[in-house]
Amino acid sequence: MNKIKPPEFDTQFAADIFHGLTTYPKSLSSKYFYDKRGDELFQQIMHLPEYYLTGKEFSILQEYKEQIGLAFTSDKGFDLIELGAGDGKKTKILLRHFLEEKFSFRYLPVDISDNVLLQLSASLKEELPGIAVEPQQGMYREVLDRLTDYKERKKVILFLGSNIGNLSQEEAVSFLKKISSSMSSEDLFFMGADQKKNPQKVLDAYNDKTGVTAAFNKNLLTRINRELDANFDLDAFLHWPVYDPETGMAKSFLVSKKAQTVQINSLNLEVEFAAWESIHTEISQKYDDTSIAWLAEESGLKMIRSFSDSENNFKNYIFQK
Ligand code: AVJ
Repeated sequence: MNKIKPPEFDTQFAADIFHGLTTYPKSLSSKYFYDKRGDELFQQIMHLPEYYLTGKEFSILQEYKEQIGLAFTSDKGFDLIELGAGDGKKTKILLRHFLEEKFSFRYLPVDISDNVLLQLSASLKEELPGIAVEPQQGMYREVLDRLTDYKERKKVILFLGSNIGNLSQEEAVSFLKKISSSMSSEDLFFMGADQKKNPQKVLDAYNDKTGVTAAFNKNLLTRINRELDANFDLDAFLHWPVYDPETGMAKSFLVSKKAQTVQINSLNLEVEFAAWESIHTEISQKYDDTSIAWLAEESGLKMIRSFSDSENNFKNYIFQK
């Protein structure tokens, strides 16, 4: 019998890229979009006219900040824990309002990147001095574990931007179960979710005219070229988003325009592509009240309120345990 020693990898990134490109159909995880260049491109995406999500959520927070504040605040004060804080542009609407209302609260932004947390803390110190900021570096799950035993004050967990959309149904349930298990009965979970809508509008959001989203998708190949010494030719791949109005699933692919072989030297790997073979790179799930209710049910959460923009393009939900 010939046993092949399974390859060993230096990093999770290397292992995931290897597995994603040696299985059929090929896939890569969207969590690897966000290197330095990827962060910049996503910032640009949030300003694109086609990418309605950011503006819609911004307008919901702006319009309903009073009601949101009344739901969040409590006699003993509260801790606002934000998963994936980013530049905090949307959160600052709430923070500014809470400060003006003289609510007693602390802000605990959670991010994997120390750099993001440093920048956010610095900008808050300048724009909203007086807010108690306690950055938490780490993976969501680790930080949630760390905060579970903390029961002195009400916890409000924020998860904005429809980041839930990047998870498969199964992953979303497991993630929400984790959130639920870290909550006590008075705690709240506040989540943004992009909604089902005219399919053309969804498709346009992931296929902007200026090609920023295409560059964002292809940046994953640039990252593999740089970090794993590979030779992907970006022009030999098409950015291809699709949207299924029944499941609400938007998916993005990179499609090989021709038969080609790509060398990934650090992985000791040659990847063969047939002409028009795809790499699945992202899910951006769109929800509606029915699918949100199902998700809540599966994960042991109750949806107690929702806020939406005038066209129901985006919704923010409040859940309790
Ligand atoms: C950051 C996950 C909300 O799926 O809409 C934007 C990322 N991908 N354009 C999304 C993204 C392509 C975005 N999320």
